[in-house]
Parts: sequence; structure tokens; C-alpha cells
Amino acid sequence: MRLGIIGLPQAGKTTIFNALTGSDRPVGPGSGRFEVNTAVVPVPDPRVDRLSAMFNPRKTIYAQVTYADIAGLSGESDKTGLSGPLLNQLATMDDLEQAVRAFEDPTVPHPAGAVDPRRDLAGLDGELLLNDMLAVERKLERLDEDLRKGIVKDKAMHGLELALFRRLQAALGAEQPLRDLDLAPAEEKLLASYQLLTRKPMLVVFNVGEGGAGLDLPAYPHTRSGVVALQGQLEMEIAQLAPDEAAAFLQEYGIAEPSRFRVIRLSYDLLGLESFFTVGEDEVRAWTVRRGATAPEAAGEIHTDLQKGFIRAEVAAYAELIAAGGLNELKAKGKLRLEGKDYVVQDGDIVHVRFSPPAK
Ligand SMILES: Nc1nc2c(ncn2[C@@H]2O[C@H](COP(=O)(O)OP(=O)(O)OP(=O)(O)O)[C@@H](O)[C@H]2O)c(=O)[nH]1
Ligand SMILES: [Mg+2]
Repeated sequence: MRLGIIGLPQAGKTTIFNALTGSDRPVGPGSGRFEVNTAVVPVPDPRVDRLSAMFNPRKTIYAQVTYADIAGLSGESDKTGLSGPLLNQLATMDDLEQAVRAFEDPTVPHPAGAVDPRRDLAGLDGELLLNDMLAVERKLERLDEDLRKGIVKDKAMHGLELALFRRLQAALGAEQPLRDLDLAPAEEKLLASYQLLTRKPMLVVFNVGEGGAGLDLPAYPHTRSGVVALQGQLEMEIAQLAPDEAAAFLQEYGIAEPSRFRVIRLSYDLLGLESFFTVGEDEVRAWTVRRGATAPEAAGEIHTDLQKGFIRAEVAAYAELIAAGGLNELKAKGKLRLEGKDYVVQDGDIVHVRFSPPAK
């Protein structure tokens, strides 16, 4: 999973990237030019810790996400759209996490003068909307041209595309991000090869700075979107402390948990993802699947052979395994279920796949 941190210059992207990943990339006035920092981080999950304590395995492996700190957006919309490299980078992200400056600090002048989260949020969104609009209009022009030249082979497909892209154009014209549109699976498929940025889930991250509790932050009433407020600089400092020091620090500032935990959970939700676990003496491991995935699809995350040769899965709920105290106790209680290929995996399932290995 690739999560792209974007935002206006000096919004606090790198500070938040450091807070979420424990990195120590330099912050402060940047060049404003296109630049990317990436870091891979384990997905914190207390269930994995509990399971690891239960099985005492040789290896404990958390799920992983990649964060990318992507500088280069400006909030200024010109008719040419985004540069190719910037657009390509953004297009590979599974979701976008928009850092919005909401902290007051006279030693850090805002490039636009006053601090105004509402304006900044609208400004950056405007840039993404315009970029999508340019792509949609280019496609509509091509569709028109094909019609004029009489080179339309598949009339039905042409009609479908025309209707779809006109719908996208109307939404964007009304400043509505494309993620708000309810599209049929066939339409979704048509869009797969277009780099439409406002179709991606968006988590708005208000960087509220110290004591930002009383701020009036704008709402973000869109589909597959979320909002989170965090104290960027403070959280960055916490992320660089040793775990026991960090705990004391969090307590002192009255922060329930580091925001990096919450941000990852929110991202999983936005992307419709969940976790299942494999356990044993050799390895306890968390895996990520799309919500609604079947047992063979989950098996495919582990290895394609497990999906192809899938026979059955032994499944238990995490809470039942913890309550039973171990796999043998769980079996004795008859709580280890045998599930077939139609079983829909639930968040927190403990899964063991029975499969027939491929013939060599
Ligand atoms: N007081 C305060 N300052 C902050 C906070 N977060 C970021 N800053 C400061 O704001 C400035 C910009 O932060 P960066 O994280 O570098 O912002 P950026 O979006 O990565 O900037 P560019 O990459 O140059 O576009 C730096 O001087 C930070 O120290 C915060 O929570 N409180
Ligand atoms: Mg930066």
C-alpha cells in the first residue's frame, strides 16, 4: 500500500512524513520543486504483538505500508496541468494524504501571508481538480475527433465512454472530486488507465501545531475521504524517541496514542482494507486484504500457489484464539472452523490454508 503525502509548500509534509515514519528528513524552507522521499513502515497492530507473545515464533512480521512525501504541488492552477514526473508519482499512490497548515508560528511565515486552512485545502484540491479536468477534456476531444474522422469501430463502447467522460466533466466543473461519483464496475474499469487524482481516497491531515484544539477547521464532506488533526512537530519529535521515552512524553501531553497508529487505521478504512493473520512457531504474520476478499483471495496474498491449489482454510476469530489461550485449546473447544472457497475473510481472522501444491 502506497500512501502519498501531498500539500502546499511549507504545509508540513516532511514534518508529518517524519512523524508517520520515524524518519529524520530535513524540514524547513524547501525548493518547492518536485521531490519525493519514501519510507516503508510496519503497520502497528497490538493483535500481532499478542499473537507473537502467544506463539513465541522465530519471526514476527507486521504488514507494511509505504509513505511518500511528495513535494511539487503549488495550489496554483495553470492550463498546462502537472508535470509528467509529478503526475506519474501521484498516480502510483493508493491514496493521497493532504497536509494542510493549521499551525500559527510567527517564526515560520506562511507563503500566502495569513494561516487559512480553508483556503489552502481548496487551493490544493483546485489544482487536482483542474488536472483531472484537463485529462477528461483531452479524452472528450479525442472521442469527438474519432467520430468526425469516422474511425469509431465499437459504437457502443464509444457511447459509453462519451457518457462517462461527460459525467466526469460535469462533476469536475461543479468542483466535485471524482471520488464522490458512484460508478458501475464497468465504468471503473474504463477509467483504470487514466491518472485521475481526485478519484483516489483522500485523508486530510490538519497540521494544528501546539495547542491547536480550539481551531475552526473546515469539514471535508466527500466520499472515501477522512479528516485527522495532529501536532506535526510534536509527533515528529515523539516518533524519534525510544519507545519508553515516547510513552512518558505522550502521557505528559495527554495524547492517547501516536497519530501514526491512527493515520494508518484511517487509511486502511478509506481503502477498504483489513488484516488477517497466520500463526505458528516459525512465524506470526499480518497480511493485508481488501474487505470482502474470499479465503482463496486471501490465500493468494500469501502465495499464488496457495490460491491456485486452495482446498480449505482453517479459520478462527482472533478474539476466540486469545480467549482459548492457544491453538490446541482452540481445537479442543471445536472453535477452529473449516471454511471453503466462498468464505469471506473477516478482519482479525487467523487463517491456515490447506492446499495441494502444484505438480512439478
Ligand atoms: N510550530 C510548528 N512548526 C511546524 C509544525 N509543523 C511544521 N512546522 C514548520 O513548518 C516548516 C515547514 O515544514 P515542512 O515539514 O518542511 O513543510 P513541507 O510541506 O515539507 O515544505 P516543502 O517541502 O518545502 O514544501 C518547517 O520550518 C517546520 O519546522 C508544527 O506543528 N508546529
Ligand atoms: Mg518537505
